[in-house]
Amino acid sequence: MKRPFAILASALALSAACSRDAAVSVRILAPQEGAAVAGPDVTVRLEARGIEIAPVADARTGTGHHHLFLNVDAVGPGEPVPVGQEGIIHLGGGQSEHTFTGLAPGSYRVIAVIADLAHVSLDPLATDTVRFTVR
Ligand SMILES: [Cu+2]
Repeated sequence: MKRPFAILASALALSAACSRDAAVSVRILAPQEGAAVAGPDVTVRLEARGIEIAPVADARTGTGHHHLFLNVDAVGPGEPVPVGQEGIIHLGGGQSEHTFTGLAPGSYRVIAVIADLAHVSLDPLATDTVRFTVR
């Protein structure tokens, strides 16, 4: 009767790992909500709370990295962040800012999402959204 207990134990460990991120949050510091900024280059600055932001290459469990979705819908909780898709940026070096270049005048929406080492978003989701205009 060892097996069912082992399975239960790993299921509990998994759910503990998934729910431990409740206090994790991310905030987009710049641009500010509703801001009109000069283009064509716009720098997005991020602040994470409750989790260490680290390079993916460090491969340290419990760390995460930032992702940006520019005019693209973000992933849901516990979903992998696509790689190589236009408008989706992985800040895999552990950066807390990213400069979008060549933005034409217009309206933009940027969504920040923190994901783990495997590029899977946290559950519950740590996310923030800002809408801004490029003049
Ligand atoms: Cu990633």
